Amino acid sequence: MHRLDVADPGGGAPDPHDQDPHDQHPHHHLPPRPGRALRVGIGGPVGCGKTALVAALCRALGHELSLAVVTNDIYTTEDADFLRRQAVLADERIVAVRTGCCPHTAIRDDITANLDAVEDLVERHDPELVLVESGGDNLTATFSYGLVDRQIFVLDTAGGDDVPRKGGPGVAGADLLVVNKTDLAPLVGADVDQMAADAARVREGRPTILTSVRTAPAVTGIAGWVRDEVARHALVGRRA
Ligand SMILES: Nc1nc2c(ncn2[C@@H]2O[C@H](COP(=O)(O)OP(=O)(O)O)[C@@H](O)[C@H]2O)c(=O)[nH]1
Ligand SMILES: [Mg+2]
Repeated sequence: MHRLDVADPGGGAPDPHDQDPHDQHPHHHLPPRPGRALRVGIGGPVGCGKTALVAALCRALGHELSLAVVTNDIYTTEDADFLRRQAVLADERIVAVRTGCCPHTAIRDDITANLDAVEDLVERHDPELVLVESGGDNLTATFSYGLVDRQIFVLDTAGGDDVPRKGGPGVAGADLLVVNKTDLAPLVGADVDQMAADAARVREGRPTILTSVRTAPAVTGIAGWVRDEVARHALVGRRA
C-alpha cells in the first residue's frame, strides 16, 4: 500500500506545501488540508472504462458521500453528457473541462482549468469526494499531485496482457491500479492471472483490482478502496 505523507505538527519539518506540486513521484502526496474534499484522479488509455468506472462509483457511493465529478475531453463534453444522461449525480455536480490539447497536459503540466473546475465544485457543493476523469491518454500520463490527492490508473484486458509487465508511471505508481474488462479476457486471449502477477511485481505492494465494470457494476472493491481513502483523508485533515 502507498505511504501517506503527513505533516509533522511538531515542527522542524519543511512546509510540505512547498513541495513541487508537479512532483511525479507517487509517494510524494501533498497532505490534505482540513475541510478539503478528497480529490481522486482516474486516468488510463482511451476506452479502458474510465467513464464507466466514474458512473459506477457515483452509483456505489452517491448515497453515502457528497460527490462531484470533473471530466476531461479534448474537443467535446461527451463524458459529462454521458454521466448526466445516466443521471448518476445531479447535473450541476458534473463539470466538463475541454482541454483542447493532449490530455496529460491538462492533468499534469497546466492544471489551471481542472483546478478551477474542482474549486468551483468545492465552493458550490462542499463535496467529500471529487472524481477527476482524465482524457484518455498513453501509459505515461499521470496526474499532478497539485490537482489530485490520489490517482487510480485503469487498464483493460483487451489492451494487451503485456501492459502491466511494461510498467510505466501510471501502471507502477498509481495509488490503485484497476484492470478492467475481465469479461473480455477469454475473447481476446488475455491471461488475467499473468496481468495480476506482473502488476504485483512492478507495483511493489501497491494495490491492484481486477474487475469488469460491465458484469459487476457494483464495483465493490474499488468503491471500498475509495471509501477508505475518503475516511483516512478526513481523519488526517482533522489532525493537520
Ligand atoms: N465488455 C466490457 N466493456 C466495458 C467495460 N467497461 C467499460 N466498457 C465499455 O468500453 C467502452 C469504453 O468505455 P468508457 O468508459 O467510455 O472508456 P473511457 O474512454 O476510458 O472513458 C464503452 O463502450 C463501455 O461500455 C467492461 O468491464 N467490459
Ligand atoms: Mg471517458
